[in-house]
Amino acid sequence: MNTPKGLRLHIGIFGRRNVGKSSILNAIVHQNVSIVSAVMGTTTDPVEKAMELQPIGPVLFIDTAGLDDEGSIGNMRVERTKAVFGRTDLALLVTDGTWGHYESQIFEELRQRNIPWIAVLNQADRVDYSLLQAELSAQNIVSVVTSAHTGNGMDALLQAIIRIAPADFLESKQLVGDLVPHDANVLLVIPIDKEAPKGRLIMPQVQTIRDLLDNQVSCTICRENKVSEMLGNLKNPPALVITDSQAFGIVSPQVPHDIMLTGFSVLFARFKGDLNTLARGAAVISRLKPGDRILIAEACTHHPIQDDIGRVKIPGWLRQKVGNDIQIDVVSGSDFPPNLQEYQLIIHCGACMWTRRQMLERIRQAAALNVPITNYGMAIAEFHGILARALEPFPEALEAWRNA
Ligand SMILES: Nc1nc2c(ncn2[C@@H]2O[C@H](COP(=O)(O)OP(=O)(O)OP(=O)(O)O)[C@@H](O)[C@H]2O)c(=O)[nH]1
Ligand code: SF4
Ligand SMILES: [Mg+2]
Repeated sequence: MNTPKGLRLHIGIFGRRNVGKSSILNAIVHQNVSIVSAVMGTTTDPVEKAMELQPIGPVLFIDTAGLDDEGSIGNMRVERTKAVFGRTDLALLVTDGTWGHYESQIFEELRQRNIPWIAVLNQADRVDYSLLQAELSAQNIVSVVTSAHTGNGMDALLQAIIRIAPADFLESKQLVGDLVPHDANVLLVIPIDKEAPKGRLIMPQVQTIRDLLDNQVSCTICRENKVSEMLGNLKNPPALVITDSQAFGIVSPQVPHDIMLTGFSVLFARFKGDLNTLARGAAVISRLKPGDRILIAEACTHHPIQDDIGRVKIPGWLRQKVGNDIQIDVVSGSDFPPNLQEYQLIIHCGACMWTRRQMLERIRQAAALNVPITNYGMAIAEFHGILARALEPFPEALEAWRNA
């Protein structure tokens, strides 16, 4: 909860009085933060609720007074609500079935400000929305049918929020630059083995180097068998060592405990996804038992790098740990299988070719069915017993892993 307010995605909840704006907020956050009543005009001033909306991260919901309020006090409330448009990154326009002048007014306001929004067709337990939904869809308006009373549609609403959240918000996570001071040196450990693409570095390595340079941080690079030698040669110890996850086992004993060590895959789990969730998923590996089903999921149909991590190495480590009775399915491509709930764990590729939004959507799908999810690199670190060390630079994730 220490995220500055300015870095939170601000989600404004707008609509007429009594449509269920406050009820929607309460249903999303599973708390009674805003007063609900059958009396029109219950919410008088904007009500804010900051929370972690996994897997998006820090958000701030702002419940507002109805825009159809009347009278001199009502007009003052409407003005306060209108002021909320100015700090809204994403809007929910809630209706109870009526769609007319006020909705068009809000729509126009949002359009002028270029604010992405979702029509929330609430009270679906008593309203038939088939007609309105078709009309909105014909106008390319994203709508979600909900009932704050029964909870129906709340998951679809969260999914829609992730889908339309402004890309710059979802993409703005730091890769590594925020972990070390500007004048620091970072040691990168890059194995060159039969899997390394000839003549080049892979995308996570290149992006890490670029991010360090952007942040005025120097870096030194060596192979996994040269770490001790390199550390001995450096005048000042590096602030951080980042290794390829497959070399964790060789690198970890060479790096003294007073130097932070992590993996490219851990950095990318944070950058591309939600590190805490993926850390909790990795913790499940130690509890797997014979008969459990594991889904290994790759984002690309052809995994250009290290084809055998998902198909050979991870299955091998799983069998070593749990025995031959573990069931492993491997899928690749842009769709998750529909039967996710049959798996005890999903081990996902690092999603290097994907946007953060795409990976967050997968994490959300898994979370909606209570299926733990982790990624290749975090799983590899867990298999080698060194994930705790690789998570030390991220105390929250370490805590999530420990308490999972
Ligand atoms: N049947 C049904 N009633 C709902 C639903 N959501 C809210 N209500 C009821 O609608 C009434 C108004 O709900 P609120 O959440 O206070 O509505 P609001 O839009 O915040 O209202 P104001 O603050 O007055 O603008 C209450 O009696 C709620 O119990 C729903 O999904 N189904
Ligand atoms: S997105 Fe996934 S499957 Fe595709 S190259 Fe990256 S790690 Fe491999
Ligand atoms: Mg209200």
